[in-house]
Amino acid sequence: MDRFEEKIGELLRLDFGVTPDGADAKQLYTAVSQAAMDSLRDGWKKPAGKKRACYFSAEFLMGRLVNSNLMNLGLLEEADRYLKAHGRSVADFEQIEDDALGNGGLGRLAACFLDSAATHGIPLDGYGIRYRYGLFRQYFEDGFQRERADDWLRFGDPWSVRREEDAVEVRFADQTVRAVPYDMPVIGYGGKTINTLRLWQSEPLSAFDFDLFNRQEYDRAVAEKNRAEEISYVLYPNDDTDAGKRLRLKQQYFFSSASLQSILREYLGRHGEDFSAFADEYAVQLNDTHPTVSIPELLRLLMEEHGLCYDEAFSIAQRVFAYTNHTIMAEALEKWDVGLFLSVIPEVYPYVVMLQNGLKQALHNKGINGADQIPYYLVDDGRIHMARMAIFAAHSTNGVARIHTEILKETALREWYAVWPERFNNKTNGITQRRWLALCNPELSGFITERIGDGWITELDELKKLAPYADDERARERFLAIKREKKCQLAAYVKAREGVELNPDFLFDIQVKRLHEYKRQLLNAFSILDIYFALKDGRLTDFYPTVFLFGAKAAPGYYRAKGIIKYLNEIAKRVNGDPDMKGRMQVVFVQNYDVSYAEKLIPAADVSEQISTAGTEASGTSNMKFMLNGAVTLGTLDGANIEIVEQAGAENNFIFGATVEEIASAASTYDPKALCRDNPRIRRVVDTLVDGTFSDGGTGMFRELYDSLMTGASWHRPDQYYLLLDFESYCDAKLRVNRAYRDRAAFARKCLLNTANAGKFSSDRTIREYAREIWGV
Ligand code: DL6
Repeated sequence: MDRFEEKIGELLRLDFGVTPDGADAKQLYTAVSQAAMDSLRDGWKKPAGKKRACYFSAEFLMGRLVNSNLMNLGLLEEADRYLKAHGRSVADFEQIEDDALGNGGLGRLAACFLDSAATHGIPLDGYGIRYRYGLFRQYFEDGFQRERADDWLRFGDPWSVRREEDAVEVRFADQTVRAVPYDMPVIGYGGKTINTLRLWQSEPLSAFDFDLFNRQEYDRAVAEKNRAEEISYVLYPNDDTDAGKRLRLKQQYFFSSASLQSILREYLGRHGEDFSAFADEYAVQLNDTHPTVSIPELLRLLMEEHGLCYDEAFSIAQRVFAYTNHTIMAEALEKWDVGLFLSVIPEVYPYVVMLQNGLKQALHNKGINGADQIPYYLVDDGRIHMARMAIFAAHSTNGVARIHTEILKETALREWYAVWPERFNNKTNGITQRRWLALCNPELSGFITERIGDGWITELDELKKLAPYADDERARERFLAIKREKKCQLAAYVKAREGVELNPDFLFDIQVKRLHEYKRQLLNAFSILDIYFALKDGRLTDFYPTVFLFGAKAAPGYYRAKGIIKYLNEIAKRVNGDPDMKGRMQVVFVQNYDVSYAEKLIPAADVSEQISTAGTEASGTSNMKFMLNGAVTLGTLDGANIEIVEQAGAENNFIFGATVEEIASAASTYDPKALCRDNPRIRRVVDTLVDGTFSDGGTGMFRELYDSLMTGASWHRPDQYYLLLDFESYCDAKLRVNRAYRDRAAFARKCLLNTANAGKFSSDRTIREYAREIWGV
C-alpha cells in the first residue's frame, strides 16, 4: 500500500472513525479528496519573481473537481482501484459533488482557462466569489420550470483551504465586511504546475453584537452578520437584468477590491512602496464587465493609500488591465445608475469622474472633441458605462470569436475602435480536452490514443493525425460502436434522473445551453412540430427515428424563456404520447442541465444544434465540445460555428440560415406576419401557440410568445431574432442531416473528421494566445 492509500485509510479512521469497508460514499469522497490535497501541499507554492496573470471573474463553473483533480495528479486509476477493492468506485462520487458556481459559457470558459494554464505552466490565478448558493436547481412541475436553492457546500468543500491570514476588509457606504479567501489548487495535467483559484467569502467584522445578545435582542445581535454574509450568498442568473442590482454591485466591488488588496499586499511584501515594477509583475484580465469596478478601485488604492498621482496610477492600471467582451447584447453591457453607485461605494465614484476627465483629455490629444459624442462618455444620462470604462482604461479589449470581434470593431464598439484600433484583438474561445474528452469520454479517448498516441491530451492539434482513419472502415465501425455505447450510458442516466427511456438506435439530436430567445430553442420547437405534422400527414416517409434532447435553465425572472420551456414540454408530451410516433420520434427536456449532465449528453450526440441568429452568439463553447466528441454541427454562421466549419469542412456539417449581412439587409422590410400568412407550414406551427393545440395552464405565456413574433413590443420589433426568416432553411437542413444519417459509414466519416479537426478549439491554444499577446507571461 502506498502513501496515498495509507492516507485515505488514516483520514477515514481519524475523521470518521470508520474503516474503508464501512465508510459511506461521502466519507470516502472527503478522505480521497483530502488525501489528494495532502499529496500536493509541497508543490502548491507561487514561484518567486515571475509575472503572474490574474483572472478576475464573477463566475468559475468548475464542474466536479474530484475526478479531474485525481486525473491531473495521476491518481485517478489508483483511487478507483482502491475504491473497487472496497466495493466502491469513483463513479459513486457523482451524487456527492455539485458544480454550480456559474451560469453557463462565461464561467465554464474561466474554468477551462485555469485548467489549460496550469497544464502549460502559465502562472494564472483565478479570483472570484465563494457563493454559498450557486445557480438554482431546476425541476419541472407540469412542464413549468421551478427553481430551488442550490447549496453547493452541503457535501463540504475538501478542495478549498481557508486563508484566515489573508483576509482583508472591504468598505461600503453602509457596512464594512471581512473578505476571507478560500484557495483551491488548480492542478495542471501531470501535476507539475499548481495555480490557485481564490474565492472570497463575505463575513462580518465580528460574529455578533455581544451587548445586544446579552439584552436578549437576538435578531438585532446577528443582523450585521447576516447583512455581511448576504454579499457572497447567491450567484445571480445572468439573464435576469433587473434582479438585485444593488447587491450585484456590492458583489462586484467586494471581490474586485478584495482581489486587488490581496495582490497589492503580496507586491508590497516584496517591493515596499515602490510601484515601478507592479505592472511587470501582474496582469489582470477582466472577464466581462463584472469586475470592471476594479479599475477605479485600483486608482483609489494607489492614490489614497499609497500616495500616487492620477497619471502614475492610471499608467499602472492601463498596463495591468485587459478586458474581454463576451456579448453584444445591449442589455448585458452593464451600466450602473450613478445614484445607486454613490449609495453603495461613494468613495470610488470620484475615481470614475477622474477617468471621465482623463478620457476627455486623451480624446482631445487625438483631436477628438469627446463632449460632442455620446459614446465617448463614461458617465452618460446618469449611468456609468462599464464596457466603455474598460475599453478606455485597459490596454486590450478582445472578443471571443473572429466574427464577434469583427462585430465589436465594425458595429457595437466602432467609435472606440476608430480611436484605439491597436487595443482590439480576437481570442477565439476554447475548451479543455482533458475534461471534455479524456474525462467525459474515455471510450473515444482510448480509440484515439490507440491510433495516434496520447499527445492530444496536451497538444490537441495532434488530432489531425486521426483524419486518415475517417476513411478506414474498421475505425468507422469502432467509432459507431463507441457512439452507441455513449448513448446507452446516457439512456441509463436519463432513465434514472427523468424516468424516461431512450432508444440508443435513434439519431440523437441535442440542444443544450442557457434558455434565451437569441439561442432560438423556439425555432427548434417549431421545426420539431413541422416534422411531427409531416409524419402525421404522411408527407414525410423516410424519416430516420430521432430523439430531440434539450437541456436549459431560464433565469427565474425571464418570463418568455420560461414560456419556451413550457411549450417544449407540451410538445414533448404530445409527441411522446402519440402512438403513431412510437419508434419514430421522441422529445425529451432534461431537468437541471449542468456540467455533469453535459458530460453525459455531449459524447452521445450525433447532431449538435447551434442555431442562434447570426450575429448574436459571441462564440459558444458547447459547439466545440460536441465537435470534439464527434458530432456534426447543425448551425448558423454565427460565433465560433464559422471557425468550426472552416476547420472541419462545410461538407461535414450542416449550415443554414441568413448570414449577418443578409439579416442586416432584410431588417428594414422584415415582416414575420406576412411570412406567417403566406406560408402554410409556418402558419401551422406558429398557430399552435394560440389555437388551443397546447395548454399553457391559463398563464397566457404562449399568447405572449405569439405576440413577440407577430407584433413585438415597445422595446423590440416583431420576431427580433428572425426565427421565421430562417424557418424553412432550418427545416430543410434538419432533414438533410436526417437523410445523411441513413448512410451510417458516411456519417461516421463526417463525425470523425470533426474530431480530427477540433485542435484549434483547445483552451490550451486560447490561453497561450492570452499569455503571449496580452499578458506577456
Ligand atoms: O465567451 C464565453 C461565452 C460565449 O461562448 C457565449 O457565446 C456568450 O454568450 C457568453 N457570454 C455571456 C455574457 N454574460 N454576461 N454578462 O455569458 O460567453
